[in-house]
Amino acid sequence: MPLPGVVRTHRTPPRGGLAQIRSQPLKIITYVARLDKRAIQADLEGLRLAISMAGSRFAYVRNFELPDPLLPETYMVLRIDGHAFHRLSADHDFAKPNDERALQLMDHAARDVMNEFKDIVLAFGESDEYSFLFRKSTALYNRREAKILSTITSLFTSSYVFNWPKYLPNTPLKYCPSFDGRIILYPSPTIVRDYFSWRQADTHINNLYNTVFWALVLQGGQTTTEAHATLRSTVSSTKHEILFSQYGINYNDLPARYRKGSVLVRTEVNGEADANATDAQSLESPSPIPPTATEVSQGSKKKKERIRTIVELLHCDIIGDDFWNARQNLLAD
Ligand code: DGT
Ligand code: MG
Ligand code: MG
Repeated sequence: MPLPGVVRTHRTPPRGGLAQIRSQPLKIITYVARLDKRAIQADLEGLRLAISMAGSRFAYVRNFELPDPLLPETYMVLRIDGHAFHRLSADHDFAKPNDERALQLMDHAARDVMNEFKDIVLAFGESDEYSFLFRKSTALYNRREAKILSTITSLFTSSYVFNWPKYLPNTPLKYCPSFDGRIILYPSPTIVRDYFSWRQADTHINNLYNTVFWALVLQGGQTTTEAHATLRSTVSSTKHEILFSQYGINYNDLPARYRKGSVLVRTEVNGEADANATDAQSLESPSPIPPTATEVSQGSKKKKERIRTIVELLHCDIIGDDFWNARQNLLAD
C-alpha cells in the first residue's frame, strides 16, 4: 500500500537480478517515489487538528470517569454467580440435583482465577457461584473496584467457556453463559469467617432440600408441586429421615463436594518436590489442570524471599475453628 501523499512511478527492475544490480549500482534506482507536497500537507494538518483536540478540547470527558477505590485495610470478597443457571442447567441436561462435571468445571475456572491472581488466598464454590477472598493488604490494580471486578468476572467466564468441552464433551454449549459479580468489603476476620460460614451453611441447606426433593420426584414419582408440598415446613431431621427410610440414602454418605462445597486454598510449600506435587483436583479432573505451583516474591528488593504456593482443592468444613486455626495466614495482614 502506498503511503498517503506518495505517488509511485514505476520502472521495471533490471534483468539479470542481483548480479546486475551489483555490477551497475547507479542504474538500480528502479522505483522512484515522487512526493506530492500538497497531499502531504493536507494529511499533516488533519493530524495536527486531531492531536490538538485529543489533548485539549475533548479531553475533559475523562473527568466523568470517577475513581472507585475500595476502602483500604478491609477484607475484599468477590462473589460471582451464574446468570439464569436454572435455565442453563436445564438446557444442558445437568444431572439433578448435582452435576459432578459442572461443579468440577466451576472449580477449574476458579483455579484459573487463583493462578492468575496471587493475592486471592481462598475461594469457596457451590452450585453456580464462587467467592474469592483477597489477602487484606492487597494492592491489586490500586484497589480499583471496577477494574478488579470486571477482570476477574471476565476471566472466570472465559475459563468456564474455554474448559466446558473438557468436562461436558458430549454437550455442546447452546449459548453464551455469563456470570454476575460483586465485591463486598468486610472490616474484621470474624465477619469474613461468618461470610464463608454463611455460604457453606447455604450449601448444606440447599443440598439437603434438593436431594430429598429430587428423590421424591425421580424415585418417588411425585410431581414437582407435590414434592414441594411434601417438604413444606419440614425440619432437617425429617428430611434425613425421608431420605433414609424411603430411599435408603444416608445423607452423610453423599460426596463431600455436594455437602460441603469446594474450598480452594492457597498453601505455602517448601521446596520444589512439594510444589510440583499433584493435588486431589488434578487426580479427579478429566483433563490436565494448569500448574498450581507459584512463586510469590515478598520482602525488599535486596532480600527477596521466594515463597512457593499451591492451590489445594478441599471439600471440608470451614464453619468450625480447625480449618482457620491451621491456616492463620489466610486472615493475617
Ligand atoms: P440468577 O443467579 O439470579 O441469574 O438466577 P439463577 O437461575 O442462576 O439462580 P441461582 O443462582 O439462585 O441458582 C442456581 C441455579 O443453577 C439453580 O436453579 C440450580 C442450577 N444449578 C447449579 N448447579 C447445578 C447442578 O449441578 N445441577 C443442576 N441440575 N442444576 C444446577
Ligand atoms: Mg445464578
Ligand atoms: Mg447461585
